Amino acid sequence: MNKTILITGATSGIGEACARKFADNGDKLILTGRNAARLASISDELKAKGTEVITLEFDVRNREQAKASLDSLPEAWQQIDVLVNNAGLALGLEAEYEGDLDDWETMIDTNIKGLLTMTRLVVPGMVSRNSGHIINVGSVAGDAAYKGGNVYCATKAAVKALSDGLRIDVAETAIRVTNLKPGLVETNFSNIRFHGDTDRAATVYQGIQPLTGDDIADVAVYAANAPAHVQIAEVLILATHQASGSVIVRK
Ligand code: 8X3
Repeated sequence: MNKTILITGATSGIGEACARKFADNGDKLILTGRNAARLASISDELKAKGTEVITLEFDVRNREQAKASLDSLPEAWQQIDVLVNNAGLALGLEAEYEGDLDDWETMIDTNIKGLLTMTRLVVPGMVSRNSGHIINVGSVAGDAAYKGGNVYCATKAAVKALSDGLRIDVAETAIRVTNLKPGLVETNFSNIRFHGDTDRAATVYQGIQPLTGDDIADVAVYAANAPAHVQIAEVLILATHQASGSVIVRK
């Protein structure tokens, strides 16, 4: 209750669901993203329900923008209790020898370097206060590669390594680090992966009931509100008829 939660990529999908669930939990929100109109509409909606919200429009790939945005926070908002490193995306499902280099660069810059930038900017304050929680949105894709997943899977394996590394580095503090690893979640994820091919995106969720952003946000809120001595280090959340990144039973 009454924590300050910073969520990157809060304008859609799991990030937006986290915004609503943490708002329901009574927390204060710093919502970040690239889409100013979406940030404004989500913020207006949550403020109307009594949640305190600040929005910051920036791209996690832009270090200077990220730093300037965080520096612009009013004093009362500088103490971030929970950083939800959610901003991320998949682009393409081509074989590794045929993939698009620009797609690869976007995924690496967002999913790995953007997460690192936010961690580097926010965690020092947590260390100096000896308090805080970083929730990284990883993926089942980080556990093992699947066909065509190559670079995306590599970025999520990096999120796993960076979460584990950070957990080691802050082990002497009261800071907690959680790596959430969702499986099939129906959001705009596949639409973005297939560059707006909605028909192809729909096939990803055919014949199986996928997870929703809310299912993942529930776990994030649970982890953030677990007793102080409990560190939810890693959670793999799959659809019931999914057993791994590549084993999906469709009916
Ligand atoms: C999203 C899950 O299985 O589509 O990270 O890669 S999957």
